[in-house]
Amino acid sequence: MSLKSGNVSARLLSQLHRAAQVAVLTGAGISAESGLPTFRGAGGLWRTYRAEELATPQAFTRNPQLVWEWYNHRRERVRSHQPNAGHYALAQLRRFVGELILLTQCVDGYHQQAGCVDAIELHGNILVSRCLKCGKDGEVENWREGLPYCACGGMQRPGVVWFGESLPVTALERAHAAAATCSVFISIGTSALVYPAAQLPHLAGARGAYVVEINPEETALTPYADEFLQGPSGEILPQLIHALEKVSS
Ligand code: BV8
Ligand code: ZN
Repeated sequence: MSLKSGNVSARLLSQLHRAAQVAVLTGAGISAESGLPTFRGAGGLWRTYRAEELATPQAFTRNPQLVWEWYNHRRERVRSHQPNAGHYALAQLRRFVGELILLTQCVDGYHQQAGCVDAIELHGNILVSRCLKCGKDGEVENWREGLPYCACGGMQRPGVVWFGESLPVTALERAHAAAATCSVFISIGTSALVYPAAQLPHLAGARGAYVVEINPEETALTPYADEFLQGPSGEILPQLIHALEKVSS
């Protein structure tokens, strides 16, 4: 049953106050107020392509130049924008709970920039270039015909997880462990459609964790959440920190 509220409830504050461990899962929506388009929202298209058509190994094999053009376009946006109030508020949350584990589907590195240096990147990082030959994440030695090459001579790909690719084993293990032990699970800015990340709040809720969702719109998760804070995370998260500061003073 989801308790719909536009602001922070006493119930949530008491859940967080007592929480030994809080797990947070973020999606592209937390970076929307930074000016980065989400995947399925209005800005999710690039030229005539949808993300699902380009973020695949098949698309890269078929046309690596086109895929790199898309990633370079997104890298430029990530570099020319910055974390928003929601990222910074989330970095403050750990002051009020036992342990905070931040799991992110975002590939922009904004959580780390905002102070959550231990953010667990489930889908990789868009600023990383990975060599197809030596497997190393490294600098681009040079670009030839629109493609980046490693110092070893191998062509590089973006260091992200594409559709149809498995998530990094350690990251997924840590995510499952967090879902198995947290007392509060907060899902922020995700349409809850991409698996296996979308399964995490359900795993936590099935064990009795208090599941909270922060999103301007209802999602596939909303009916299962114990509390649904409807609104943009850049507004709601600072409100949450403000309310926690008040009860903690
Ligand atoms: C895998 C990196 C094993 C690349 C991304 C069941 C089990 C396992 C797999 C599957 C399964 N069912 C289907 C699959 C396949 C697939 C999948 O889930 N497909 C979906 C589309 C049905 N999963 C996979 O392929 C995964 N691999 O499981 O490996 C395997 C192997 C082979 C075969 C089968 C299984 C890999 C998935 C990772 C893909 N890579 N990104 C890149 O970035 O280029 S996914 C991509 O989607 C991003 O990471 C993104 O973060 C993520 C999730 O999307 P959201 O973050 O939720 O973004 P979205 O736009 O959808 O929603 C934004 C939300 O924000 C909205 O709700 C909106 O209302 C809200 N919002 C807007 N403004 C704000 C806001 N919220 C707060 N504040 C605001 N201001
Ligand atoms: Zn190499």
